[in-house]
Amino acid sequence: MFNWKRFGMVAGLSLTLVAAGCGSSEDEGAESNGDANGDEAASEMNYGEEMGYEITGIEAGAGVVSSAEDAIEEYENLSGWEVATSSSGAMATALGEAIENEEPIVVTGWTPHWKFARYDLKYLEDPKEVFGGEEQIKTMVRSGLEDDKPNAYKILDQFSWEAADMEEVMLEIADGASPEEAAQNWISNNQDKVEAWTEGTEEVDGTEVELVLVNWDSEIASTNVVAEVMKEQGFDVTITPLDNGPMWESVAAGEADGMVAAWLPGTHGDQYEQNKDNLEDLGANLEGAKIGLVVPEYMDVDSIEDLEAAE
Ligand code: PBE
Repeated sequence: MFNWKRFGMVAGLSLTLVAAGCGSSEDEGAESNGDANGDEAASEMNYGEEMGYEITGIEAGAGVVSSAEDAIEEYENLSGWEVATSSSGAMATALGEAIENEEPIVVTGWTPHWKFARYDLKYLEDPKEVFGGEEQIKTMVRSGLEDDKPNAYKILDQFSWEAADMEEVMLEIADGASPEEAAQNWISNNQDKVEAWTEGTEEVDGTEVELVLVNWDSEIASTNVVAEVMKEQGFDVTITPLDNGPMWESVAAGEADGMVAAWLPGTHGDQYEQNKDNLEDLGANLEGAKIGLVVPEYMDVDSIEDLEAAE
């Protein structure tokens, strides 16, 4: 099995060595902790302590949570830190409250996500590349779906959109719309895209389709849009929320028809390796996704390496 994380680590390490060879030690000192910046350096020192050396995570099974746990292993300056797991909703609430009070917070973040439209945020640089690079979001269906439900298969196969589309739906949901409502609004404003997804398919009369997802904001948006499009074509669509591992396993076991929530090659690399022989990969439905550690702009840190180890 190809280990993407290890690959990222090695690539990251060689980059670090190259970078280290470029500047004299005097230059580095001037860049990171200039004497004129004494106060800022002091406030950096306190961030970890103020946050209880805790990264605010999301669901325990999420790829970004395991990457954050890997980061704690890989970065010496994160020794003594922990990832607090909860849910995507709880993370968003904690982020909003920290920003309200201008307090430091580090969250497990991802793009596309409405939080970047709502708040001034930045990804922390990840010189060891623990969080990987650009990702695709892919569609996976169960074996046999093409024969059993060819029209459903074809819509899932043709579904693809852009980060800006997904963000529009996510933002409307974050502003209080129900996922169905936000999906329907997007659909009525984007008939050209929807027509391309349903092109060459026939309407059906109540054929049941079961889609699975994890309740991540991005996947709530995409899955509901696909579900509403299928409903308009006559399908009886059920959306079942699961944890990440079970989401993959349910499609591989043929219990669910499909999902549009596969983040690859890195975030769900392990789940893909474990299940790929038993499911059908229908390719990317979105390009340019990303995961990492995210902080408010007002925090005086730019890199994971700027955080301080616990005593
Ligand atoms: N996410 C959103 C997921 C994939 C989609 C980045 C939170 C994860 O980390 O597994």
